[in-house]
Amino acid sequence: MVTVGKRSILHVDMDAFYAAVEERENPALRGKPVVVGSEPKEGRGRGVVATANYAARRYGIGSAMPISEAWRRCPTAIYLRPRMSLYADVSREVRTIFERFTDLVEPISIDEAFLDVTASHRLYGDGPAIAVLIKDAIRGEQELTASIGCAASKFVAKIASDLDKPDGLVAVRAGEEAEFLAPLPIGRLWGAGPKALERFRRLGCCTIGDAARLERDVLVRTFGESLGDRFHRLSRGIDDRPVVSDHIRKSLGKETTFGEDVADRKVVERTLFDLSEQVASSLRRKGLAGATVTVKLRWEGFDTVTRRRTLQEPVNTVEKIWPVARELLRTADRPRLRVRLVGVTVSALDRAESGQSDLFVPSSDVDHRVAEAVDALAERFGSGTVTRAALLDDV
Ligand code: TTP
Ligand code: CA
Repeated sequence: MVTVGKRSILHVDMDAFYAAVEERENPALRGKPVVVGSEPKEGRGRGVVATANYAARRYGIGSAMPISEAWRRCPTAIYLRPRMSLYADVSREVRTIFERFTDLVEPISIDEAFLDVTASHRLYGDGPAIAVLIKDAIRGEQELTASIGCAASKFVAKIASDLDKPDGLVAVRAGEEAEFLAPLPIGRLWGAGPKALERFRRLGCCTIGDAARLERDVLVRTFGESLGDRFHRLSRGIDDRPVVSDHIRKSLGKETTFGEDVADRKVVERTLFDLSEQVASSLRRKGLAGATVTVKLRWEGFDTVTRRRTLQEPVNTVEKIWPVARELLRTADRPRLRVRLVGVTVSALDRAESGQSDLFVPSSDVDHRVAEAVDALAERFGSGTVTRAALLDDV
């Protein structure tokens, strides 16, 4: 018999990551406001801030702010261009620290990862004790600080890591999740975008606790089965998702269920394009690529079909995924029926480049540098800004 015990999950998030690495590299920067991003050109620069250290944040400077605005707020700050390969190296080093404590490491960006340390308790102590050891190792070996959330689920651990930044450690005991989440703003629920927030507002919900008090039925009626159920569970601190190390991750996909069934194939194709782009970007963030592309299509009445094709080479760019996805969609489609759901998955995953020990940092070749720039723009303007025009011309 398998006994399912409480899991012990850490979410580790490096503090002011790019800026902190720059401060470490040049101690003369310590204590001064540091902004990493594009060139400010005396306030006429057109790019954005990647990140700011905590001294610069006191001037209200933060990620994704136009660099000209940052300059206006603090012209005396030190402005630096990002050095991605340096941050990628540090990211790899930090990851090796995680791997001393568990095999179950799921990186979610260059400076964040989930760790399942349930099986490590006998060797190293409980979750908070392991969190202290990890923080000490990061400080001692990398001269950097991390904030760690510790809980029985990913969702609660992720929220906890953010509550006492920088250099924080927040542990939430099993059974106390709902109480911990209750006072937090509803916007912290995963999946609550602007539209959902407006609906929550109309339901009279400002905090996660307000949502937790609603009947599941009310949430499902308001948000649909899948999102309503998710909000119901998350608001009570219920989140069973496993920590998936990319050593065993087999596929990565995204799908969309339309609010109303859609007859217009242009809309379906544009949605599939957006999903392809999200999958591509997510694969790149994890340093992964896959050779099999699968499209899933559900029509009115719930008839569902999947079509897949395996390519010669693993792919992780929208330029490569989208044409295959579109062709699979067109061959699978029954044009007289309206479409309820469309999705795309890339599987048969492997590291994006052989010999690359890091799994989540885009490599430095030109294609990937372009992809990285696209990712940065997508972060600011929404996905699709750059490639849409070139790839969607016939849709
Ligand atoms: P974050 O973890 O969001 O931010 P941070 O580490 O700088 O600060 P915090 O202490 O609040 O966690 O992002 C990690 C790195 O990713 C960040 O150092 C720079 C980069 N980044 C961008 O380039 N653009 C962005 O819009 C964001 C949010 C981050
Ligand atoms: Ca961070």
